Amino acid sequence: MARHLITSAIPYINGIKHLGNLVGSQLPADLYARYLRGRGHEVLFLCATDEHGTPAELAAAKAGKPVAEYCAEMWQVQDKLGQGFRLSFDHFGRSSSEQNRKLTQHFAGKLFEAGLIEEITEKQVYSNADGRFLPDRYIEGTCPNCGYDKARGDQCENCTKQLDPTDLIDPRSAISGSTDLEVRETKHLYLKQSQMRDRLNAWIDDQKDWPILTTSIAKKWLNDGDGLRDRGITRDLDWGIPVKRGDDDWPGMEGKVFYVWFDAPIEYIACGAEWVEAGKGEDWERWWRTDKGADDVRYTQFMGKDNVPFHTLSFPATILGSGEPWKLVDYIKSFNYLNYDGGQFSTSQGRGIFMDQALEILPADYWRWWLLSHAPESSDAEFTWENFQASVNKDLADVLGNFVSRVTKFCRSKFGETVPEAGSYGPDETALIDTLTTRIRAYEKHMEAIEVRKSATELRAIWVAGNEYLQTAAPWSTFKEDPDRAAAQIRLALNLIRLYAVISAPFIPDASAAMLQAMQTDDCHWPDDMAQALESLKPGHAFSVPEVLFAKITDDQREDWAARFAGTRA
Ligand code: B3M
Ligand code: ZN
Repeated sequence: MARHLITSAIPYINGIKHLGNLVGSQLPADLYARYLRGRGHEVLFLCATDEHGTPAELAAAKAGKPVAEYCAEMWQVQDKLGQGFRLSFDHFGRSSSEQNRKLTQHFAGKLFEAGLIEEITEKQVYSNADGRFLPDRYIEGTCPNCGYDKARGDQCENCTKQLDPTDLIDPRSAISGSTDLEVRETKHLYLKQSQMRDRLNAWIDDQKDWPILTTSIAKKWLNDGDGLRDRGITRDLDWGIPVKRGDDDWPGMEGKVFYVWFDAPIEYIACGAEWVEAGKGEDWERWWRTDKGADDVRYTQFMGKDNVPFHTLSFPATILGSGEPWKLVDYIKSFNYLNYDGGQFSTSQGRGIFMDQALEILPADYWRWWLLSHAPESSDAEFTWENFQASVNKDLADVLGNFVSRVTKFCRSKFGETVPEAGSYGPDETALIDTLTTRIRAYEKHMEAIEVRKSATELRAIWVAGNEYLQTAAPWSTFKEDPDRAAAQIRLALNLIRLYAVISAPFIPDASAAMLQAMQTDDCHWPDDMAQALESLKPGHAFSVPEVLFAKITDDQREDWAARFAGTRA
């Protein structure tokens, strides 16, 4: 059995994520992690919050809280929501951790020793009243283009023109409002990515099996974009990882921190160390260092398409440039965007459905199923309430839920709450076993290739096959002439419920657990051999009729929710 390291892009700390964020990284990563665990592989699945940078500082200021306090609280919120959606991280870390501070400073030191970091003197706006340099977006003033008086130093929100802070008329500090600003010289560190072009090119060329979405973005930035421009990796912020090289101070870098995109991917590694620190694991280096056993690890990353350049160029540049044997990613699964009802999900505008709101109206499995079965893989996808209602009612309630309920209730009324003993399987059952075998092998293939939608389609087809069998076998009629035959049919159908629980768990873990509980079994063996799998529950084995697995969404509910989520979030 192989060992699988899985990471999801780490969500920004500055607020609750919407369903578009969820389906773009954490949720498919969880699907894959659950599937691999189900197949008996050893898995380490890591995620964290991305806590540095201006978005965190600004969000904290808006909430009127010190940044550290704001981040600690928001981490709790995101952690709880992750659990609510049943995201099965082995650890949910924080990029502001001590482990990440050490490791980020370590990488900077190694890159410096390798001659890959350059110190560049720049002119930057300094606020005397605030006693600090101001990042571009911390300077406000009047837009020279449209006259809007709250334009930011990087861009005017009103007319969208990209700006330089020096373009602004009557510039002032966004922190204190002070106009006592001056331009001063200051040093920043640049990572010489341009020197790594050949190594990165060769590495990306080696990745023959990556999805087109990933390689096309990587190639675009590598070849005709300016993606490999040397990048500034330091910022003038209070909140962040202090600039040091290893344990040593960096002359001229006092008061500066690393740029958030420099330390965020390093948190993938640091999160392993946090996992050990939390007492959940023994040895993180065996997952992350090829000189300590990580050679046989397969590392898969999940992310939205906008994050691809950072994972195919910048982060590999950090890893390769360090000259140390860190594990590089083997496969990058990236996603397009999910849109919301004719527009975009938007965090800044509060448009769409956010993770907390989703769980307030329906359990996680409903969302998981819809989101994964409509994952924006080959193109952008769109959430509409009609489509959501139709999928839930058809796939989950009519097909799967109804099967479970009919089979268990019929058995209880005719044979009692134990698996019936009489009768034996015949040609119809053999035919079903053949169909299921073919389909489950296809399901495995799609899951292994992380083809999320295709996997969902195949899983649904497996549920449908059981329904069709039940419809044709019609044990409720058979029972009248040949009760033994009906007993065999129902024995098979009860076994199918267990099988469905096992193979559906990556998509709908709660319903799967409820099905296993109703079948009173903890046999979670993957059906490598279908005939054998359908004999797991032996004659005489007790079961119970579960509560309704999935309630249908009514038209009233749908209209209600559509109206409630039409505007922007308060
Ligand atoms: N926090 C952006 C995002 O959530 C960023 C990802 C970092 S991955 C190292 O989309
Ligand atoms: Zn403007």
